[in-house]
Amino acid sequence: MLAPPLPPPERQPHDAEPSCCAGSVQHMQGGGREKAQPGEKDSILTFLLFHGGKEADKKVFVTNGHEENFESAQRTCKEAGGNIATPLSAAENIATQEILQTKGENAKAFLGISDLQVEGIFKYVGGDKISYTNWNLGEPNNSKDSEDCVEIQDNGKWNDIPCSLSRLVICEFQ
Ligand code: FUC
Ligand code: CA
Repeated sequence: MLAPPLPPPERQPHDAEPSCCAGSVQHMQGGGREKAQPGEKDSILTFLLFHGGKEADKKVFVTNGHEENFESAQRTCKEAGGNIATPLSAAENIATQEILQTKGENAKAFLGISDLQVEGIFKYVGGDKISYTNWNLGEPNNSKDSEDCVEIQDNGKWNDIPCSLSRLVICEFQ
């Protein structure tokens, strides 16, 4: 027999929020953030631009500054209400590259593209075959038969790499 679900943990006194944030805490109850109201969305995107986000084609690209493997980076972006960076045009690729360049030479980030399903067929995490590409010369090469994910390098070019490597997390919001 299945065990009944555990009751939510009691709130401890030290968990209490400062009085400034009581309203937003209410908003967060139930374990998830509610969808932004129409007016809120614009101000969230403006806020992301203020914090170093780069805009292209109505998307804002932004990093949390952490390096994570592909699966974790995807989850991180989803949990923040966005998606892992997936450039669909040269403009979006440049915006992603500009984020990388703020992290110095040799910074690299995962894109929302893999050939995990069928070797050699790169698809967006949503499942469609990729359209825009910016592969480095000689890539994708599936080196050592173990490269199913895609990194973007600080020159904007793409290379397939193992999904288990850690790369900067860049998410897109729209
Ligand atoms: C090239 C790339 C590989 C790897 C290796 C060090 O062969 O295609 O992905 O980065 O260099
Ligand atoms: Ca490669």
